[in-house]
Amino acid sequence: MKPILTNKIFLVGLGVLLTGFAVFGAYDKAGATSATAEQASAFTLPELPYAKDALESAIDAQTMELHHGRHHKAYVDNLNKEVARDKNLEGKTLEEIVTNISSYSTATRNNGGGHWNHSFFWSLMTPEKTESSPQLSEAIKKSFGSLDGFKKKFEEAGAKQFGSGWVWLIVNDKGELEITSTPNQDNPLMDVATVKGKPVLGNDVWEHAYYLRYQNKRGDYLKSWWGVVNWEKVSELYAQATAK
Ligand code: MN3
Repeated sequence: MKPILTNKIFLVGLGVLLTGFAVFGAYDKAGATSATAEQASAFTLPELPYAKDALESAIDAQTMELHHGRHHKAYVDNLNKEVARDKNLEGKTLEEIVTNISSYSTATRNNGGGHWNHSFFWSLMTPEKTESSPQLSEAIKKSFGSLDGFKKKFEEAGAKQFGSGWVWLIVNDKGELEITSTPNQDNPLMDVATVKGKPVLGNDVWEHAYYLRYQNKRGDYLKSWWGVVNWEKVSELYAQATAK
């Protein structure tokens, strides 16, 4: 059986390779350089790191399906359209685009922000029980008195964000933890942000993130969400953001 399976994999691999050549060939015939062709498909929708129903305690499977498969996908597709249109985006990483966002179009701001924010968001959640590092716990205590005190302030900031946007925990330029919120798909990495810093946690407070289960009760969504936060990931981001 083994050789047959290997053959199959080889043939599938060859198929993918040939399709790849065919696609790049088509771009070349259309007059675009292969660098442009590569760049145009540079941004891709990341896979969810868990099953769509894995976070059911806080987020239902249908919301996950629509949020990831439709909303996030649309940000990626629309960002790629801007990359194909705007020469200044050529060869730029998502981080380079986002941190220098005032140089680009509104469509790039909305969709580049949307792609960065959602990729970050999926990585912050898990169905597993996780704990924060002693360093992060200590920093939360220092800035907010206690973990509960932090959660309360974060929920308040999320509830207060008028209309669509995000609530964040960042490491600011003093190296301290701070809660902030941004409208639309902006984030604290952007040069246009009022409060700038390195995000270590962020929650999406657009209605599409919670409306199917929670309807208008954004506060209930913000509270339930703590049950799926990946504190190990947040701790890792905190360590990176505070590394000398
Ligand atoms: Mn969203």
